[in-house]
Amino acid sequence: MNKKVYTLCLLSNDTHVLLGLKKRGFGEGYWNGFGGKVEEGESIETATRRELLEEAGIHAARLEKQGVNSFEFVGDPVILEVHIFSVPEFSGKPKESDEMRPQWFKKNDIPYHAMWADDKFWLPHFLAGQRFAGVFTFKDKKLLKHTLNIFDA
Ligand code: 8OG
Repeated sequence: MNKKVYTLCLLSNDTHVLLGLKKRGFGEGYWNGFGGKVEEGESIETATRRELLEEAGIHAARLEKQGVNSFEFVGDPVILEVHIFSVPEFSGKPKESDEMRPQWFKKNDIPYHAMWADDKFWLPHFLAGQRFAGVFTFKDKKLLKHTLNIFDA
């Protein structure tokens, strides 16, 4: 089994969540949090900060780990393991990059129709401050099955 480790982080306040429209590459055209592949020799937290700065111009002062999702794609032996963080303290204003166009969305108006199909299962728990671990099986962009465990504080 071959595994690739990714980061994903989302900024939110009482009413809104910051998403970015992916302008190119994997997940192009979807709204998502900010993140990417952990490079060799890099810690997961360092990669999370680096990607947030590169993609949205935001410095994370503090990260909080909230979940891990694993993704398998039918016919592909590679598992994607995505480590998901909230960013309770940050500085900087969201800025468009080559990869992402950031925009604040109301928490009750999240564009799930234009997001990865798994997000509607775990993002509400993320926004409620819960911890979680999911396993999602896709065939291309279609979600075939999933399990999601929520760990209440
Ligand atoms: O480096 P690149 O932009 O290709 O990294 C992919 C990003 O997308 C990374 O932050 C992890 C994230 N990601 C997946 N799959 C899914 C998914 O199903 N839902 C969400 N919300 N993010 C995902 O790789």
